[in-house]
Amino acid sequence: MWHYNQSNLTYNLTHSSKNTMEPVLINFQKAKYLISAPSIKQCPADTGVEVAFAGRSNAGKSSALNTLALQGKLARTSKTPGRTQLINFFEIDPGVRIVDLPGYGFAKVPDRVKREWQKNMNEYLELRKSLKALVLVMDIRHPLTEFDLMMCEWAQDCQMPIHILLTKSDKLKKGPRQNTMFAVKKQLAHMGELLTVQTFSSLKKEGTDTLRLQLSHFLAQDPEAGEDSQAEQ
Ligand SMILES: Nc1nc2c(ncn2[C@@H]2O[C@H](COP(=O)(O)OP(=O)(O)OP(=O)(O)O)[C@@H](O)[C@H]2O)c(=O)[nH]1
Ligand SMILES: [Mg+2]
Repeated sequence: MWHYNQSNLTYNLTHSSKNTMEPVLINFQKAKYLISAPSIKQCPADTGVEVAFAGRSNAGKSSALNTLALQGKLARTSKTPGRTQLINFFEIDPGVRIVDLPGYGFAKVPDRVKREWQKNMNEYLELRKSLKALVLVMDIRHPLTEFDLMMCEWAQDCQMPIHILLTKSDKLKKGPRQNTMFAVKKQLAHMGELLTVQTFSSLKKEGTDTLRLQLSHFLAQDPEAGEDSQAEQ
């Protein structure tokens, strides 16, 4: 881990020293592929912290993850929607993980597969204790699909923070790009502090620092929480 100084982006990170609120940025280049799980039963032990990338099929989840980790082939990307069918885990440090979830909304997938996906996703989202936040990836040209809105509603119900990544921002000029971001923020204003939104481009590497900082914030482990849970065992 290394320290990051960017005065306009500061967070109160709970795992920095108790008396200082120094932001600590995780080095995502250390990310290593861990395992691909078809369902919650095969997921790694539910300890530590993780953030999952969710979103419509083909939105750019796997590409965003690769951009974040500066590794072109960490997560598999494809022009064919529905590429990521498994829950893919990547480990950054012991007990610190990023998860690439299968994309939703791919029309050509048979109903049986869709139902299976729904069941697996529900179980993962409802039961996974180490899940601390979601990165909801949307193609900036098609934001807030019905399913995206359902994810936001679910997150609000269980007080799960959501960071929206409006990706493929290279496809829009600056004006429409900003307008989309404001429109998304406005539509989800009721989520309050649970919601953050940014534009992103894997192609142009735009927005990576903001994403790294937000993820570092989500993945900050509270040492006191760790001590408590150990004491309970
Ligand atoms: N122009 C542009 N294309 C992108 C960007 N990010 C991803 N793509 C392209 O979009 C397609 C889908 O990207 P993936 O990262 O595989 O999408 P995904 O969300 O992981 O898709 P599933 O695994 O099917 O859910 C690929 O052809 C990528 O090259 C971006 O920032 N800009
Ligand atoms: Mg993918």
